[in-house]
Amino acid sequence: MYTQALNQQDGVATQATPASEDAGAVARFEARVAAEDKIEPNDWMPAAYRRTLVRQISQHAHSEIIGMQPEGNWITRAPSLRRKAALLAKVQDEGGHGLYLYAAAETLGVSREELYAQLLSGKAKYSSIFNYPTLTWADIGAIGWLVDGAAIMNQIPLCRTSYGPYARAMIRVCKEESFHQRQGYEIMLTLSRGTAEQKAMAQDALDRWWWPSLMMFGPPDGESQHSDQSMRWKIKRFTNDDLRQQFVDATVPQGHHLGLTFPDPELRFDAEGGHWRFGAIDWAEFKAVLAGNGPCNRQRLKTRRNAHESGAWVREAALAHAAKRRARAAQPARAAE
Ligand code: FAQ
Repeated sequence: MYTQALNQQDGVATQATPASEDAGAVARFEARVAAEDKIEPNDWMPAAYRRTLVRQISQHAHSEIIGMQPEGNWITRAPSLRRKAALLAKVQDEGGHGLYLYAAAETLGVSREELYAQLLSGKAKYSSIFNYPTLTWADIGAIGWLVDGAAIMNQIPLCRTSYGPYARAMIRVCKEESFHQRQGYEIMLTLSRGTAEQKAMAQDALDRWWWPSLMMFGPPDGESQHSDQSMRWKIKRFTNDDLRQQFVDATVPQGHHLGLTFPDPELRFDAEGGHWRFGAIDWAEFKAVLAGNGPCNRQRLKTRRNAHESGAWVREAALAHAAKRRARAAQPARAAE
């Protein structure tokens, strides 16, 4: 039997004894993954598998939390009560997704405080897409349609990811993302069928969000550091480029139905291959955003830090309340002694 002892490395609990990585344990783990068994928190897993999951799940959680900002910015300016209620619910959902994901990451032996600290210090990544500004109401439509659309394309396969808690969290997340995508498309449809000015707003939003949405899927396969190993472990079920292509194939006809034009002169249907072929992505822009130099990186982190600081009293109150409840629950037992 392997030892359950954990040690702390970069804030991530890892199996401590070298013996735990013996060939037999690794082979048993790999056989379970190959057999589509779910790996559960108390199961033995290679330290690198655990680290990869903590990295991916926590970055995903951070993306959900930071992703509340561009849309939250429009709650007070939504054009009707119905739109406001839907947007409020959507932004709340994103917060909920963050919480499921932090909880899933915690099952791997890392604390939520550590993960927050990595986000707030700028050490941890979150999705590049949330470093772009929401300039008009049409951007809320474009985010729902394109950003949630891309998120679903990436996350449906994650419902079959090999780590049980992550896979289960994804099932509910995907159901909610599907509602988000539809509310975004409906905004785009309404604007596209509206006045010339409204249609121009929808077109402008598509022009600004199209390329960053394609970047959400990550670097091209040839440059993706983690894909090969993550595919072998069945953490990822498709490569970045495969998912990007699936997204383009699903989304281009939707854009045409809106009567909008994609900002890509090279976009064309390849009848033989059955795919929409698209032009070159500006990977220099992607790298600049990842390096902290996107249009809103600084603003997003500053807002998050302020929210964390001003929420300190809520965390303190919740802890005090929990301590009181624990003390109250312990009282009858003491009285009986
Ligand atoms: N942005 O080797 P790979 C949402 C990093 S949720 C920033 O290919 P991997 C919901 C990557 O981390 C959106 N960084 O990496 C919503 C790695 O850096 P590292 C988030 C990126 O992990 C909607 C390096 O580049 N979804 O939108 C990005 O195998 C509306 C090399 O890349 C998820 O997180 C990027 N776009 O594949 C919320 C899904 N792409 O860690 C509000 C789960 C890559 O070594 C409103 N995650 N990098 O320092 C995944 O599926 C994967 O992690 C990928 C990247 C596909 C994102």
